[in-house]
Amino acid sequence: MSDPATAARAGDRRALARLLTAVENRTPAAEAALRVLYPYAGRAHLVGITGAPGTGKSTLVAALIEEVRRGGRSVAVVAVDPTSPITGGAILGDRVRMQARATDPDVFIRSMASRGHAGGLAAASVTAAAVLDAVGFEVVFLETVGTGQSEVEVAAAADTTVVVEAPEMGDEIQAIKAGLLEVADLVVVNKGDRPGAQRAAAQLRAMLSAGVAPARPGRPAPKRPEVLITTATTGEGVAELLAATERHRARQLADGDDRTRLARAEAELMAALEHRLRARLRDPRRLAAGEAALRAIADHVLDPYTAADRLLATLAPE
Ligand SMILES: Nc1nc2c(ncn2[C@@H]2O[C@H](COP(=O)(O)OP(=O)(O)OP(=O)(O)O)[C@@H](O)[C@H]2O)c(=O)[nH]1
Ligand SMILES: [Mg+2]
Repeated sequence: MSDPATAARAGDRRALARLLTAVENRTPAAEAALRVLYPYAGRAHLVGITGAPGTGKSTLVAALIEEVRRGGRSVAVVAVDPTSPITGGAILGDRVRMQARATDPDVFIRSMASRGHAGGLAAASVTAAAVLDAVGFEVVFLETVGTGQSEVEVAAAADTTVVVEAPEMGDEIQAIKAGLLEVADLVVVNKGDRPGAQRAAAQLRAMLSAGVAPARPGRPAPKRPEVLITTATTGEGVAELLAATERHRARQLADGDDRTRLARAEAELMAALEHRLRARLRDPRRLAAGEAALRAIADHVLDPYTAADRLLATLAPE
């Protein structure tokens, strides 16, 4: 029997699913597989889809899957917390099954819990996306509900970040409240069949042309995302949205813009460092020193930075 990484690369979907579980749980087997897989990753287009609950993200991703497949490319999805209890939206996998993609070997959907990721949800999702990239998926969507800092980070870690808005959610544009527009490369007003969609899009365009965030010296120019309208339930505007994500990606590559790739690498590296550091501090030989440090900090005998320096000094290379 071949190793999980090789089996997954050869198209074994059950091996892939098991591997993603191992990645989520950060098992030693996952580390071994990542060593094999990492050099094969870096080719896929990672597209983040985020927005307030119920704006139609899952329906939109299902429609985007259809569109990507029409163009002949393979596609995978990492859906974080796929359905919020607030809106009771359908699970993405069910939507795709309805569209008869269940047996399509070039479509793969993975859901991921949003809680319990040491080192951060963004890093865990990015690593899952890297695995899907390495086994050959050409487009990888990362769907998260944009209500928490770590959920937003997942979408922002993608090459292209799409923020989904919907009309009729009160007069207020939800994405502004959540501070989502700052991470948007593209803004979509979904539910284009509903009244108010055109007006919401016009409002967003006016706002964005004024600039979401003021330009600051020494900082990258603020994003000026394009605003599109879609109706995910009928597919209207979805081809245009996919084309816009591809244009964004092409521009990024042409400009040699490495910021998102490096930011992604940083999240992964910091997560790995944290993981290693925790493991070493949990070493039985260091437990006593760690507990003594905690006690000293709690009793205000020692400040946390001095305690950290002392602990780090005990971590000689192994
Ligand atoms: N009229 C209309 N309804 C839509 C459209 N897109 C999605 N919906 C409906 O909106 C509801 C929520 O859709 P979901 O795709 O589950 O939304 P979501 O953003 O993934 O929701 P959460 O994952 O719960 O945050 C469902 O009842 C959809 O059928 C659309 O373009 N037009
Ligand atoms: Mg959803």
